Amino acid sequence: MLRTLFLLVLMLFMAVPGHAVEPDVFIDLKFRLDGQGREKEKLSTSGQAKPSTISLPKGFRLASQRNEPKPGTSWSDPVTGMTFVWIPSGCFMMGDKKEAGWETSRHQVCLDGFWMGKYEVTQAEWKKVMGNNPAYFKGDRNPVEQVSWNDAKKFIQKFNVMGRGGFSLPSEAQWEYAARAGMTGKWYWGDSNESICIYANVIDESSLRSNLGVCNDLYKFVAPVGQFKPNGYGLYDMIGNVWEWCEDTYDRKAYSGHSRINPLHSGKGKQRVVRGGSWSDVYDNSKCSTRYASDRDDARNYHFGFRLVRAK
Ligand SMILES: [Ca+2]
Ligand SMILES: [Ca+2]
Repeated sequence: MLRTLFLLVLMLFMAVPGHAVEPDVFIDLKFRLDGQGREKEKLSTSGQAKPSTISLPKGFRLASQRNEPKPGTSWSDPVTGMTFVWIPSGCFMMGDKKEAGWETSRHQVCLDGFWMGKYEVTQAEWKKVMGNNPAYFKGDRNPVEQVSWNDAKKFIQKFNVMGRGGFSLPSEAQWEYAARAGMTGKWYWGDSNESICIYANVIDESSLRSNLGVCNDLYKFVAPVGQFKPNGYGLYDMIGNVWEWCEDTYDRKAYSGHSRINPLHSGKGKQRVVRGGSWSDVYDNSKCSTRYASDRDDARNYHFGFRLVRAK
């Protein structure tokens, strides 16, 4: 009876249009130990998640079993003012079993907690570290673009010397886990493409190719960071604005070789993973599970930027 009442309240809570789900709600609902070291994945989305029972990898502990900052805790780097949000340890189902090739197979991944950039790295932050501004769409609060994977690594190298150190690009597993914030559908707000203009800067009715948009998000090109609603962890622009470089080498079959804890694919190729889509992508190419490969790690264009992570 109590369980039914609880689920009813949860469904009413999730039905409020445009309501951003608080991080604590995700953490409380996503997993419940059943007393035998196994967990039952709980529903935290509007009817799109399916109950499943998953087991924790040996030795892995959830955020609730560790002494971690509370989800959503933030701090700002003193050198650049860049803000980071705590993403708690946990497990999730990575990928999308419905897509052919790039995003399959859907598999369980468990990650240690980490700090993640609340926003894409801005041009003001880039300038403070590198002393130049390569971006095509100029604006201090706009995300930096026209930066290759190699450029991003040079930024990180210099930033690590200037400040607290320990910064890196996210693995694509970290990126997807943080982007989903406990959601299991296409996007961190659910499966409705009509909500995308509230949460993300993608191709819309104001874009040059207006016939591809389903609503108007007011930005034909990049937007200053933080103009759209954040996900459940308080991260902005995980979908849209600029694609975000990840540490992994791109391999179409990378998931088949993933370890269950903190996977990172580092092959020989020059292709690198970018995630999340950009201002020039249609909504269906900008899902939480969408993977894309740059041609080379030195490729620059005005669709690609990045954000940082930092270990505990
Ligand atoms: Ca747009
Ligand atoms: Ca983005």
